[in-house]
Amino acid sequence: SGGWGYAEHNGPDKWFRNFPIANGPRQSPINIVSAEAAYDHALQPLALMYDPSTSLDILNNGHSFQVTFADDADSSTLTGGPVSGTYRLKQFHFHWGSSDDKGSEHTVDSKMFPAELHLVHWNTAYPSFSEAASKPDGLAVVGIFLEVGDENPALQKVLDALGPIKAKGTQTSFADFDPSVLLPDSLDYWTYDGSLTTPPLLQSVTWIVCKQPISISSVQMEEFRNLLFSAEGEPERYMVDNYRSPQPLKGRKVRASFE
Ligand code: BO1
Ligand code: ZN
Repeated sequence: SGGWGYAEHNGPDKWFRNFPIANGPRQSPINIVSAEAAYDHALQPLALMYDPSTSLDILNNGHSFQVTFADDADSSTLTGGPVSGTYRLKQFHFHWGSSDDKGSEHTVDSKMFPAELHLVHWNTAYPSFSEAASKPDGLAVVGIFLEVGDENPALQKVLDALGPIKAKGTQTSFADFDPSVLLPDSLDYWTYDGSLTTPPLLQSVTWIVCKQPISISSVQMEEFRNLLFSAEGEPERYMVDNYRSPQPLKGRKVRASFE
């Protein structure tokens, strides 16, 4: 069937056909050149306040898997950092590779990580996620790199939930999960104005990319790679390499919260 994906015939290099904004002025991800990122002393510390009771379910959407949060109140929020006002957590998801030498969307000095976590928030100045998603200051996504090393016990609850959602379109309940267990010790970050990294590629995201990766073991990485892009009854296609490569900076500035 049609629609965008990560295969040769419908992958990132083809997205512009249906989503011409793919070649727009503030596309994501980017390669972060650390020496070019200016420290901005005016950047506030990032405040992520997450309420585990807002965690709802975990879903294979055929592009990644995501954990969805109740966003009908200011219960799980992002404030501070580069943004003004309050942003509510809507979902988190990951991007990853078919092998450990690739998989992240952002890169740092051209280094790729094996996976990247995205915590997606929307600006409560707008009435809903979908309205916010088309506004220049509508979304704030926190990106966190994963690097292969020690087993990460905080990730295990997520990985243990993947069994029942192997196929596209499947979901299961995922209650009482605190996403703050996934955060690195330091919330030092780089920030820039960008976009969704998948169609519709809307240019509405303030990106906040943490400098410090979190760890994942190689055994845990393999559990991501057991998911499927395909639905039940279709030929099995393993969900790997669900990342977009870095896009042109086009004059944008990356700022650092740290010296
Ligand atoms: S990302 O964080 O830039 N990779 C990213 C990319 C696409 C979306 C979110 C984050 N897409 C949107 C969909 C909406 C959906 C929403 C929340 O995610 O366009 O239809 O409601 O899950
Ligand atoms: Zn993402």
